[in-house]
Amino acid sequence: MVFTARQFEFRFPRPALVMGVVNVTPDSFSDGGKYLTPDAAVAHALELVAQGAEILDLGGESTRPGAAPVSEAEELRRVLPVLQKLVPQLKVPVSIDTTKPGVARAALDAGASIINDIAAATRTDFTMWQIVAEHRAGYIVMHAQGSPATMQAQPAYRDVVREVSGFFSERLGMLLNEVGVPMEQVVLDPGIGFGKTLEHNLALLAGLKTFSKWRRPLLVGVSRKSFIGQLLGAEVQNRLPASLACATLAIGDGAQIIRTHDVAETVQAVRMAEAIYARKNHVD
Ligand code: HH2
Repeated sequence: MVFTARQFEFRFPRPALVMGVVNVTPDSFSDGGKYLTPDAAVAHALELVAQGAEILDLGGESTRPGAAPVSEAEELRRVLPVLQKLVPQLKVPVSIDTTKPGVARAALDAGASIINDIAAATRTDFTMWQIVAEHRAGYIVMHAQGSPATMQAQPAYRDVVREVSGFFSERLGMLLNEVGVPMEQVVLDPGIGFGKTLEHNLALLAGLKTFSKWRRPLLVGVSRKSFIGQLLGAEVQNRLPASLACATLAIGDGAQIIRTHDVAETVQAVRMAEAIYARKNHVD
């Protein structure tokens, strides 16, 4: 299985990729306001790469439940200076966490390689996908029910694993057949915490193996998320142990990319899990 994003290529099986989060937002739920100036964001990004991040995910709009929407001009003002300073210093791809085609295009022009689309489920026109196709960019298809403003109001599914699976199937078909985005450019993500109750999130994490059938890399983002607090009562700054538990189990169930704020710790946990799972497969 191959994942390509512009000039970057990852061939699986290989050690899982740890994606480090760089939020240039005042209001992200766990690191909001910490890296607001371009210099602070660039320094943080380089630190994450030094810790072992093989992809960076840059975000200029918080997606936390109930977050206020940001204008395109403001999002560009936040992310473009970071990309311009960061990309020339990097050997790893940068993904841009945006729902806006205008931001995606400008970010690709400034050297980003992957579009991380948390609105892949509600998108009604092809503009974003045409931009992905034109640039041969990587594209993360993340599942969400509703938009961040309303998604946690009343999430409801008959069978969340089946419905997310159906969504992947439908979007993969559309990307390939209607827009001409090759499968090699696509990553799938069940969107933990996006329009899901605690029970839905746990069911998705328990059912991750189901999503291997698409033969695309699977991205899992659990880092510090509120379902951990709901289950265990931990505050956001105390959710690393449970985040690592989820990440290592996800690796055992075939995840190839782990999105996290805590890169050094996640790399260590994931490498250990991989060493053990590699031997387990011999025993099975
Ligand atoms: N989670 C968040 C944001 N973007 N993208 C993908 N593909 N998968 C995820 O699980 C995911 C994501 C939420 O985390 P964070 O960026 O820390 O918070 P905020 O959205 O408040 O900036």
